[in-house]
Amino acid sequence: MLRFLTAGESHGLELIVVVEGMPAGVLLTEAVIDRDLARRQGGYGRGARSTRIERDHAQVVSGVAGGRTTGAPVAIRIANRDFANQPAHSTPLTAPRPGHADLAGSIKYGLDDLRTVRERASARETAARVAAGAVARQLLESFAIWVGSFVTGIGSLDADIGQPPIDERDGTALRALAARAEDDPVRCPDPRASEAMRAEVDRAKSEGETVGGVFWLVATGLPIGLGSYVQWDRKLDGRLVQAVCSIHAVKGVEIGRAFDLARLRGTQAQDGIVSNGAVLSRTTNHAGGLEGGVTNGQPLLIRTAMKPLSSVRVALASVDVVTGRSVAPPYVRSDVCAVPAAAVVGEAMVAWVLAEALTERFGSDRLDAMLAASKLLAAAPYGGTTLVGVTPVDGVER
Ligand code: EPS
Repeated sequence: MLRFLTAGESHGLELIVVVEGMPAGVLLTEAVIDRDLARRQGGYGRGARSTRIERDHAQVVSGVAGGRTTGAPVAIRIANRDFANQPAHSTPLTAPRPGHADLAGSIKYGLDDLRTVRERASARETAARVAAGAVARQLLESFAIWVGSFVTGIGSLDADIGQPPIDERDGTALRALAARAEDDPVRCPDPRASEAMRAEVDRAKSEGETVGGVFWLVATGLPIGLGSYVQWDRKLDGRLVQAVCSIHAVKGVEIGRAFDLARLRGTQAQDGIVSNGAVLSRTTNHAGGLEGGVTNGQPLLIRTAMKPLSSVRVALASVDVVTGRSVAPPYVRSDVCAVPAAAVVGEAMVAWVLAEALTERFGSDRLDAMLAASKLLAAAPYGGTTLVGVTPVDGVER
């Protein structure tokens, strides 16, 4: 079983992540993890903490020998540079901020100082998730599985990404969009929209506001058969949605064309199965790569909605929970826009769930045995029977 746990507070000494169940033999270096940590720290609209104070670095303290995983737990530390700057707080914070875990968290755990809730509920924790996701990505790369992201909306602005990638079968256009997004300050593949989005972030900042947005999470090279239809909690669509929706400020996750499909007739919402005599393929990818909670060999398409961050400079209505008086909670330093960063965190969560599903299908002790199992299963993907004139679509040697 593959799993990870994170620990650490936003301004505590460090973040810790323990990845357990990673097969032995997966290439892993600190540099590979640091690359994703740096991608997460970037993005237009980030505040002083991410841009000037922290420079996230993964210190791998166990589970790796000779540049490869050993099968033992991989423990990773990420220091919080801001720990050194923390003042002593003499009075507790008692005015909860709307939109945060402050109020519900303090009641749930009986905590008098709302800072205690804030410290663990902070999105700083996503640095640890990205480290775990980077480890997962290394496993996926051994199977030529690629996970990427791009932003298509900031505030009310939408990118023009041309032909929607929903009808794309081989993932080439998706990869091109993600490649264009990689060099863009808001991870948007449309340069004109990106400029307008940055202006919108600037406007929001000057008004003491924040902005949310929309991003896509995509994966290609997936073998058929990850996840399962036989039990509710094994369905991969449900597992992916949970993982992505657990990201701070994410409030909506759509698989494939879900909300568009809801408006169509049954005949319009399917992805026809066709054979050209050599391979089985699909006419479209409305389903976003999942049917019955199982990967169907098509690119995975997930669209995610992130609400504007709740830490705004403009005073919001609240109540001091000690005095019962109406008060505006004190402004807490934050980002104006973290949509590009959240997209990188989304990649990590998707990579993680896919890695879990990969180990469930092909075993989890050692990479070489997993690769052998995947080759064996790819040779007979149609339940052991060979369909006349049809080559297995996931039978590629990687
Ligand atoms: C966050 C608030 C800000 C963000 C932080 C998440 O931190 P601070 O309170 O120190 O200004 O910068 O994000 C990160 C530090 C990070 O690395 O992502 C929050 O309250 O969620």
